[in-house]
Amino acid sequence: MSLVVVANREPLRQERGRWVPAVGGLATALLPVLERRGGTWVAWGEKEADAVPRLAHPPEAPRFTVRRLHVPAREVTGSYHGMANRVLWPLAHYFLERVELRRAFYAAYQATNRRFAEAVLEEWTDPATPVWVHDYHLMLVPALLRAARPGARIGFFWHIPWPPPEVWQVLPWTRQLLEGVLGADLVGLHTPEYVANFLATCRTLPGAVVDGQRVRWQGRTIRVEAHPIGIDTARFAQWAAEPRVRERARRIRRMAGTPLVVVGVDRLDYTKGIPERLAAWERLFERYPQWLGQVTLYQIAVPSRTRLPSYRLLKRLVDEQVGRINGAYMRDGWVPVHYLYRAFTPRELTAFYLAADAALVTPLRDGMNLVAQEYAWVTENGVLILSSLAGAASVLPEAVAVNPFDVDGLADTLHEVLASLADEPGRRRWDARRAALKERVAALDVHRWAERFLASLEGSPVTLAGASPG
Ligand code: GDG
Repeated sequence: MSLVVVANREPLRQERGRWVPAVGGLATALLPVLERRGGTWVAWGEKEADAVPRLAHPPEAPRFTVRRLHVPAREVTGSYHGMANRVLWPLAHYFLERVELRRAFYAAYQATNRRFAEAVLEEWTDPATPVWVHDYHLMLVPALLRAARPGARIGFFWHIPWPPPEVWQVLPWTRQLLEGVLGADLVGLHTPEYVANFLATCRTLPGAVVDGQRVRWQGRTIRVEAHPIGIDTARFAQWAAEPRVRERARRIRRMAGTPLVVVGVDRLDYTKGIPERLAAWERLFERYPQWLGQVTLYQIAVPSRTRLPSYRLLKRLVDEQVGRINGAYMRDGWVPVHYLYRAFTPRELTAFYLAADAALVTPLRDGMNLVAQEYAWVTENGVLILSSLAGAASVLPEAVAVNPFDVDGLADTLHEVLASLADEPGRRRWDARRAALKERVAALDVHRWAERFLASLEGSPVTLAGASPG
């Protein structure tokens, strides 16, 4: 049966005049589902949505449609750059001092959410077709759809952390946002902790009754479930086996010129803990100078949200920090931090994963963190050092857990891990944990994630009296 997907980002991008699948978890997970079932993906058409409001894909034998919404630039500023990225993003990641409460942001967010809901209703010809809405940009959409189609099957997935109700108290619009989400039949989050926080937040909503993992609200029952997202394991395995990717990995190691190589891959975002990680790298050399000239860090920082002043400030901070560390410790051709501020293809990232003896994935908060899974999956002899504040920590218990705020602790852990990699018996000590992590990542695969969520959504009884199940 067909499917309607609703997400801020569109799943196709233009490459030399052709529309090709976008890189990234959601497109990877849901395009095959849409190709199989047929249906529509409704998204903000960032560029030229007026000229190309609708795309049939693939063009030669269309299997599904992309409906590209035009959102006026001023509204994008308020709803996307404002409410989504300056209010909900910092709030959900516990950065309360960064939350910028402005009425105009919320007004624009309401308008954009209404625009999305109207477009969905135009595309959604068969009311029996389930609708799957994604993420913090579109919290009001489920209830808007529910009002128009009381018997419909609606799912909602939240990709970032769901903090406890004390955090939501900061927001003047929590009640409206929560009511928006509760328009869905099934709410998915990455971890049981986020599910518990979501249910606790629902308890603060007058009239809502929480019963186990269900919320009774306005005569309906909403189920709340943990569905941890995964990666496209088949494609990463394929990339990791390609000779040119493996050759590139060898070049990366040669370029470093040190016995050991460590990698970090993140969007340049304040939630990712990059300054703290670099501080720990610096502390490592202060406290354990035996590592000078012995280990190199490749830090990939993908430019992100560069319109926002806080992200530009972060970039300056990181630039300075890298300059200071390299200025202080660089010698005889050795560069302690290779800092790469640009985007890479997934193949290039795979080469870095293959090249690295360890990965530092140390976000201060993260819904899941797919880089952790990608590294654990691709590496053949490496160690994953993972923040216990990432959702990934709850699904990858064999990783080396660290507190990303504790710079000294992180430096000590790095020292211990690097020391263990100095000889063969030490390296082999990690084999069992590495194998266990690979099994975990295989089980989380993103295609299975989509199937599991949809199976649960479609298995859910429609609770409205008189409504027929879809
Ligand atoms: C949000 C949540 C949650 C990296 N560099 C490039 C590039 N990447 C890819 C990685 C990885 C993805 O981007 C990043 O995913 P993360 O999960 O690490 O982080 P967010 O972007 O913050 O994603 C997060 C996720 O949603 C899914 O629910 O896990 O917690 O914050 O796959 O390989 N991709 C391209 N160029 C790069 O330079 N194309």
